[in-house]
Amino acid sequence: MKRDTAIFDLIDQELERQRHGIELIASENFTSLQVMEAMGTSLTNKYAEGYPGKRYYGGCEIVDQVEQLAIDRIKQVFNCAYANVQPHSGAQANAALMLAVLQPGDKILGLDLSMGGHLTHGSPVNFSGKYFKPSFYGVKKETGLIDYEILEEKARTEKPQLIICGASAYSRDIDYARIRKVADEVGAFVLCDMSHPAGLIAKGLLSSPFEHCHFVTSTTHKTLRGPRGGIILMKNDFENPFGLKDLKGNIRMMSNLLDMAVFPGTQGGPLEHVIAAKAVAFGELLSDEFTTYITQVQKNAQAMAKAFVAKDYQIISGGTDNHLMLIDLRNKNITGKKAQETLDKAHITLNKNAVPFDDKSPFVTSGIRVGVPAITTRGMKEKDMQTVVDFIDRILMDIDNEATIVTIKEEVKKFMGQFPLYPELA
Ligand code: DSN
Repeated sequence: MKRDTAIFDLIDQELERQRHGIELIASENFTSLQVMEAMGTSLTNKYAEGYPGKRYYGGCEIVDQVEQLAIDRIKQVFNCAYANVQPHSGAQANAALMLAVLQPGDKILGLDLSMGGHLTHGSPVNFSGKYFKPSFYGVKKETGLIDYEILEEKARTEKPQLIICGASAYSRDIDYARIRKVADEVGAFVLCDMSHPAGLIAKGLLSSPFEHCHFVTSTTHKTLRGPRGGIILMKNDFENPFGLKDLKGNIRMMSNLLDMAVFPGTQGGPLEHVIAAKAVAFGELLSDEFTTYITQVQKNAQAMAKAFVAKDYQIISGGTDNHLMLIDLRNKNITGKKAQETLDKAHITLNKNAVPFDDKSPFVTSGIRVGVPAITTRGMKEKDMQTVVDFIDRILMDIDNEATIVTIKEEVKKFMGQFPLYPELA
């Protein structure tokens, strides 16, 4: 068959785009070459509905070992008893979790999307807000920190079946013990969606949700630096409280309900080529090299926040504990949309983001979210954060000057030449 040059030319162009740009999207990263290699393999050809040792198809003896390795490695990373590595994404992981523990119409309590939460934590445009009754907590206006008093008040008045913590635009650690306390009081389960800070949690740089949350979900492609995908984890398995029994009349364990909620509940055949790449990434997570990397992520984020503050940028909560920061641009008279679009022209990529109590629409926003996992993978250190902030500030302070943008675009390209990406690829 003729090589599909249309597609492969575009793939080459995307690699060049990634090489030249400063990638500040907080949810993106660059996998190792072997993680990418594992994805482009014959494993994509295999159907394997079911789980290792219990499949609906023949010929699964190899993929069984692949999937079991992924399970064993991620259990070791987080020292937990249960892992399901089949969710195709973080959204799929959350959908399966909710299918396992909720009935349609049950109540959930999550962090408001406009305050840093996530679509799958109860947004009305998402399944989580359509099939369940959501209520929300937020952050305090004065501090930008989670308003635990409101969370407790909502938990007591709404009596949700599930309280969700975790965020996509929140730069501080989370008090899981406090959330679990009120959950126990009202009889709710607690889910932590640790998709964003998972890599920092893996190495003990942030509080662990595992001691306090019944369930933990994550994507695998953000700070965990694996392929696109999701996982569901539990520190300890336990008997399901709904009285559901297996064919022999034994009470089913929660792990069993979660497995059934992934397949056949919400997904069909697992993506074994992606699960192989997850296994490779989980192996990397266990290495000292990853510890060095993720420690540098936290140092870089703090150095970057300091550099922004020195130039009078307003960081929500005043700084960061993790890999990202949320910047309110209202004192600079710039919208998030304009900032994103202008920086993009100079190959500096980030996303516009609503800030707490934003007066602008989600399509415009007053802020930007900035993350350092990808540039840290490129090899940047604290001193480079100042350079990146200088580029951003020069553009934003002269936002309608096309000549400045063209000059900085060239400077960015030259700067990124110091941080090679996939040099093994032509
Ligand atoms: N899209 C992800 C992020 O950017 O945080 C969340 O799903």
